[in-house]
Amino acid sequence: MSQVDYEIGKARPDQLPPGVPVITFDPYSDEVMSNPYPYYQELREAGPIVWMQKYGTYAVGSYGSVIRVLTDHESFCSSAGVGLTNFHTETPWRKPSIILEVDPPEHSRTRKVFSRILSPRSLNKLRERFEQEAHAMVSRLVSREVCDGVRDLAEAYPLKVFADAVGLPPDGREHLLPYGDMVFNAFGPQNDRFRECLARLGPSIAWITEVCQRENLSKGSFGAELYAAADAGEITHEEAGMLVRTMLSAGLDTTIFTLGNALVCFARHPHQWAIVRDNPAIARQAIEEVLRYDSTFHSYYRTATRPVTLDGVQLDKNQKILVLIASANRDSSHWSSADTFDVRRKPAANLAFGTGIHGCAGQMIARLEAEIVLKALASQVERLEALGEPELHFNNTVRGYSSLPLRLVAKDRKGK
Ligand code: OVV
Repeated sequence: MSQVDYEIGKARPDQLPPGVPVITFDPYSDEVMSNPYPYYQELREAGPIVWMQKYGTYAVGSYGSVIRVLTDHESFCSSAGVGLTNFHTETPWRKPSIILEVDPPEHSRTRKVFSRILSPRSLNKLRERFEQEAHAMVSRLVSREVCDGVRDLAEAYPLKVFADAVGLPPDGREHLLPYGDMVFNAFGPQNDRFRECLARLGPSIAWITEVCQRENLSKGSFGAELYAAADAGEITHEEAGMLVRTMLSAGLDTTIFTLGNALVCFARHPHQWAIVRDNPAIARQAIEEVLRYDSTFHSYYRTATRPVTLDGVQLDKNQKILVLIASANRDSSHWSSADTFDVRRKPAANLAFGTGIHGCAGQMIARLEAEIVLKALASQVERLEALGEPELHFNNTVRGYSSLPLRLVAKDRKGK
C-alpha cells in the first residue's frame, strides 16, 4: 500500500470513533477502476458508512445509506463542491456551477428553468430528428460492417444530436470531450490524472466559454431558450451562459459513456441482445439495466453542513462524504442477483441519475438518446461482435470506454 499522508485537521483511522470501518483501497487507482465492483462489495460489507483512509473522507456505498445522504440536502450540501475539493478552503479549477454546486434557495431558481427546458414535453419535439439521425448513423455502420462502436456511434451520436439541440456551431466540437473529461476528473482528487488532463486542456476552455454566448447559439435551441428565460427575468444573462456551460459539461461524456457501456454489455451478453432485438419495446428498460449494472457517473461527494449522525457515525461539520451510486446499484441487499446483467429485470429505481433535489435534470433526454440508439440497432443489427477487448477510459468520476472494435452483423431482411 502507498504511503498515506494525513492532512492537518483530518482524522486518522486511530482517532475515529469506534465502529467506523476503514477501507484502504484507492477508488481512483487504475487497479480499482479496471474492475471496481469487488472493491465496492468489500466496502458495503464493511458497513453502511466507512472511512476512506487514503483521502481522509467518509464513503457510503449501500443503497440505503446513499439515499439517506442524497435526500438530506440540509445536512449534506453541494455548495462546498461535489468533488473532493472543498470550495470553502480550496480554489476550484473553474467558477462553480450555479445548478450543481449550489444549495437551496439559489439552486431552486436555476433548477426550475433547467427542468422546464428539459421536460418530457419539450423533448417530444426532438424525437423525430433524433430517430432519423440514429437510423442513418446505424445503417452507415452496418453497411461498413466493421467500426469502432465508441468513436463511430457512442461518441458521434450525442456530439451530433445533443450538441445540435444545445445550439452549438458544427465546428470545434472536438473541444467538448477534453472539457468534459476535465469536469469529471475534477470531482476526484488532484491526482496525476487530474493534472495531466488539465495540462492537455489547452484552448478548449476558451472555446466552451465562447459557444456559451448568445450570438453563437442557434435559434430554437436549449441555449436560445436559456437566454429567453433571462429576457423574461427568471435568471440573469450571465447565468444563462453558465447554464449552457452546465449542459455542455453534464450532457455529453455521460450519455456517450452510457451508450458505449450499453454496446459493451450487449457485445458481451449476446442473449441479452437477442431479447432487445426481438422485443425493442424493452429498450427503455434495458437502458435502465445498463445504467444499474455499469453506472456511468460512479460517484461524487456531499459535505456535512453541521455535526450530524449517519448510520450511527458522528460526522463533523465540513466533512466530505463520498457517495458511490455505482455501488448502491450493485447492492445485493436491494437487488437480487445484483451482479447479473439482465434486461428483463423488473425495472426499479436505480440510482444512476442520483436522487433528491439534485437528481439528474437531464435524465429524460439521456434516456431518450439511449432508447433511440438501442431501437435503431434493434431494427438493423442481428449481433454485435466485439473484435477485441474494449479500451477503458480512465476518469476519476465517470466510467466508460474510449474504443470498442465492433462488427455489426446486419439482420437478414429477406422474408421479413
Ligand atoms: C451534473 C453535472 C455534471 C457536470 C457538470 C455540471 C453538472 C455543471 O453544472 O457544470
